[in-house]
Amino acid sequence: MRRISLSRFLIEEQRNKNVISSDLRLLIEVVARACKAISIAIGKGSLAGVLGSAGSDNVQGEVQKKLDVISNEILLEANEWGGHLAAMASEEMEFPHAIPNRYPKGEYLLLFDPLDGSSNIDVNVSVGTIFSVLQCPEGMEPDEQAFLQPGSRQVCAGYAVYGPTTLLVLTIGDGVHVFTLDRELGSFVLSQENVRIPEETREFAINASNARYWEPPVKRYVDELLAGKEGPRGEDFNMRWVASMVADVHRIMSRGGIFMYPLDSKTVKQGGKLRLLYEANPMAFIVEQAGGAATDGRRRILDVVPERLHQRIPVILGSKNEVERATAYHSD
Ligand code: AHM
Ligand code: MG
Repeated sequence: MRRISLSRFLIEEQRNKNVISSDLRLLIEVVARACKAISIAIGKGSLAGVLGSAGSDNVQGEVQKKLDVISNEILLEANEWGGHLAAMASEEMEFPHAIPNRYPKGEYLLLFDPLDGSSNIDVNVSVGTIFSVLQCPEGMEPDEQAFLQPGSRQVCAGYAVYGPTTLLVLTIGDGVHVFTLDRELGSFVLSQENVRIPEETREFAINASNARYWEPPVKRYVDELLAGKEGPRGEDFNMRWVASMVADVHRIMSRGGIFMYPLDSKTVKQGGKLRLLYEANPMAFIVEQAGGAATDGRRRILDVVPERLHQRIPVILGSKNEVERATAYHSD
């Protein structure tokens, strides 16, 4: 079998299609290396004393796990010195992280959720890393303002899933490609090119314990799914909820489905649960590149102009027909 490493894939994308710059190629390779390091730390678990709480809260007021902090550090350190970045922003840090003066600076902005689904770490369920890349607008300081660009301007997005295997799923605006970590060689190998999400699905993902807080359109949509064969949809639907967005989205990339973390009366004040810049935008970019759709119930996620770095947003994404139906119910 012909094995194509991530490095080779990126070099060929650069050479044949001219869709990435050398700096973007370096950036992706460095992020991939950081994901390998995170995967190793997670894999050691209690043997390395990395499980449990870090004893601190992040800017969102959430308790940080030790691995949240470790993963954030790994990504920061890996990306500081290469000269490809203007700045970084993370779900775990209040303000953007400037590149220290001792290093050269580049044109890209890197944003990440270093460890998504971290409530699952201590129970040994899949977690992941989500990242997004923007260009720093010309002549602009790489401060908070520079990051407030709609998701449609992303030049690259990806996620790693630390599950039974470690996967890296990537888009540079030219389809979505999956790489599997070969643990012996320590290299990511192309395992699926041009992933397509089936347009139709009979599987949905939502935290149903929030049902009593949902808005009427979401209640209607889910009630119809739950009614199954006897209901208006005339079909039975299956439900899954891992509570790690990376794992739920990856299932949808693999066999279709719809993922919803909608607006509800519990999170309405903060605008939703998931973060626009670190979670919704990169996932929306990936899902659209795979032929799916992503909205906040009212608008296409990638069109939303962010107002704040840590802004939250409702998320409905996955198989196109279902996302369109759930979104249409919001405007009825
Ligand atoms: P995190 O980035 O702090 O881990 O939070 C985001 C996670 C998502 O991965 C997941 O979809 C959601 O929170 C689960 O929320 P809930 O526990 O309310 O079901
Ligand atoms: Mg997250």
